[in-house]
Amino acid sequence: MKKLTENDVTSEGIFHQRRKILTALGIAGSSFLIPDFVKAQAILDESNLLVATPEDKVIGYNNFYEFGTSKEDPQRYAKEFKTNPWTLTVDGEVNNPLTLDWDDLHNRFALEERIYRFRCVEAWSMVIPWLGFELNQLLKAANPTGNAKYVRFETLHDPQQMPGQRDRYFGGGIDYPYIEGSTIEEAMHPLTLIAVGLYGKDLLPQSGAPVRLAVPWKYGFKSIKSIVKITLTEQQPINTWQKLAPNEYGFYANVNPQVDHPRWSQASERVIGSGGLFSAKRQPTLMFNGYAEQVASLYSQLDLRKHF
Ligand SMILES: Nc1nc2c(c(=O)[nH]1)N[C@H]1C(S)=C(S)[C@@H](COP(=O)(O)O)O[C@H]1N2
Ligand SMILES: [Mo]
Repeated sequence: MKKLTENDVTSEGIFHQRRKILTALGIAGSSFLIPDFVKAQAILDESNLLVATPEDKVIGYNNFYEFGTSKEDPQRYAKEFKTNPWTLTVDGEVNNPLTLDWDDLHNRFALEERIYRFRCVEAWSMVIPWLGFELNQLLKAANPTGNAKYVRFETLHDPQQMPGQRDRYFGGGIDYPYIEGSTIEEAMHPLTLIAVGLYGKDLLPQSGAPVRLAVPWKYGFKSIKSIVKITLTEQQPINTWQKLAPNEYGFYANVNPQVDHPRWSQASERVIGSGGLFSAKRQPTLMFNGYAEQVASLYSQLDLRKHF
């Protein structure tokens, strides 16, 4: 994965960086000619530059069923959601249980920028410049016991603030709180990020403020929002979507273009916020969402058709 500097955070920044590369390649002036454009796109794809999704799309097209099931609902209905003060506990199979408040989450670990591909199971995708720290830092601070095999994540349960937790229909029929889980190896992987911001700012409520997960090689639903509890366990946790429809959503939920969802193909994705000069409307989905080099070894022993 290519790491970008602070100047490249905005999609505009990346656009200008692309132009610089094109200029360096001697093709910037001719990028309106189709053959050169195709050539330029191929070169840029190979350079693995990620074009960040426009910020208004990242914070305006969301899944956060606690605030409704339409993509526009969270921005609208989470406005008043109180995210400070906040308490995140780390417990279970750890020698050193932790309780972190809002300041700890923002200041205890050095924050860094990570520009990740983000692929929802519903076959749309974005590229998001997160601000956060590796989950392994937090887990190491809690000092897992030898029995810690899995990690279970839990979202806040507060029906007073979350209309989807008051009204079963509005909340998509989910039994709240929202739960997600991973193996300890997945949780310790350096790509697994605890995010507290995006586009250089604190997370907004609709994006899962004040603290959420960002697991770039898995379908978006693994990236649980507004986390209050992280529990290390010996048993594999049962996750929200897995519980709701076990034939459709498995424990792993790795992005895999070769294994279709029972109701639709996963071979390609709709790129949110695309349509400009440099991006197509649909693109093929990559194995492990483009992170195979970093994560495929985690699954070398697994039949990915069975363990989807
Ligand atoms: N607590 C909670 N976390 C959640 C969800 C949710 O409904 N509730 N939706 C998931 C799904 S399906 C996706 S695709 C991502 C969406 O993240 P985004 O809105 O920041 O793009 O959040 C995930 N985390
Ligand atoms: Mo999703």
